[in-house]
Amino acid sequence: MTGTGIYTPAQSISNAELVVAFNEYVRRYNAAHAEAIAAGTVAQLLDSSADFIIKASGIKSRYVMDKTGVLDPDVMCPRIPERPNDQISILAEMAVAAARDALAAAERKTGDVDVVIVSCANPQRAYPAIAIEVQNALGIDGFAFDMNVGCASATFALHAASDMVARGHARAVLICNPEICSGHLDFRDRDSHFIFGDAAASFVVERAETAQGRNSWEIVSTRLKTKFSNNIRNNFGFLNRAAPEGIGSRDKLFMQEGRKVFKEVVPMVSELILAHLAENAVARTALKRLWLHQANLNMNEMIAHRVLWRDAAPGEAPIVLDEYGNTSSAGSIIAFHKYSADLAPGDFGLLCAFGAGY
Ligand code: CO8
Repeated sequence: MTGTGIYTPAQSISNAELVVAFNEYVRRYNAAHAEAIAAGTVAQLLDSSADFIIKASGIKSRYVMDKTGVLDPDVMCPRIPERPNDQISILAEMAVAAARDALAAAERKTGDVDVVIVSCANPQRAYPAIAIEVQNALGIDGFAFDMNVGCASATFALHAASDMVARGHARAVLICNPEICSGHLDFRDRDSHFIFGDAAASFVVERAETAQGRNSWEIVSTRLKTKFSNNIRNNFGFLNRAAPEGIGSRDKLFMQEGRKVFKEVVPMVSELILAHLAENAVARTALKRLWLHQANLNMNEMIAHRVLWRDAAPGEAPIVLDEYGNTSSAGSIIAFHKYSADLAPGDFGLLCAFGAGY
């Protein structure tokens, strides 16, 4: 990995702002349904709380592409105008911004890149691939494709890119992880309205012999695992119009059984990491840094403890979710981008992501 870059939207929403908007929506909803609530035919909505959000998740704020729509109790979703087809799409634009940053850090020109992968959980459209639009915007030859493995998309792309480079299929691969999670989040859902944020990350993978950026990290080994689960799900898709009765229903946005995800994913991820370390004869004491998926602070503290057999020291398992929220595929790469430049030659680090799938 020879360069990383990020794109951070200009607008940020604090927990306090989000909760004020949510609670105003609750007040209006309960007032509008007062009779049915009194009759017991409609459930009364409960207030959200900034204290709960910080305690349950560690999230303090999140960046978004449009703050006004999200905080308007009559709208409660981002308002992002459609663009004509001859303009770059907004997701590709975010990817390109992060990619330029990554290419500059890698000291690579677009002509040095043979493959572009856009790997993210929230692709903007069915086709054409966002990656091909990014390739076009950057003037890159070769080929490009999208892939989606939920929040783990960036690490799966890292695995694919390192294989392509190792087998000589590409000189350099540019990976982009743009996420407008706010577009898929139900801001009227108390259980999840605080979880996600928008951002993009990008990184370059190339042969070690050609690495020339100011910082390079050798990929020692990659390891993937998937296990089917319905505990994180979004049923939005092209077949929705074939069942119009379901259009607009709750399952067409992000849904999760958060507590179950927490309980199932922490052991699965910890065991995978420990097995991977053993396979590579890397002692847990050799790990200088853990760039973990940025979904939940408590989850990351538990995983770090199971891997290190002690609490992580400050900065050892860096957290960006406090400022960014869960930015899905971008999260662990943003943590890596911000907290990797100080590592010394010979240091080991571990990059890890997990999410819907699982
Ligand atoms: N304010 C106040 N109280 C609340 C709120 C709120 N906002 N929300 C829930 N509560 C209440 C509940 O009603 C419950 O009350 P009671 O005990 O009376 O029933 C109580 O608080 C506890 O609720 P939970 O058990 O749900 O709380 P948890 O401690 O489990 O915390 C979390 C909830 C934060 C969601 C936590 O479970 C979590 O983070 N789990 C892991 C989630 C995770 O890692 N998910 C991965 C998702 S990433 C991914 O792959 C998605 C990819 C697609 C991206 C799509 C973008 C939109």
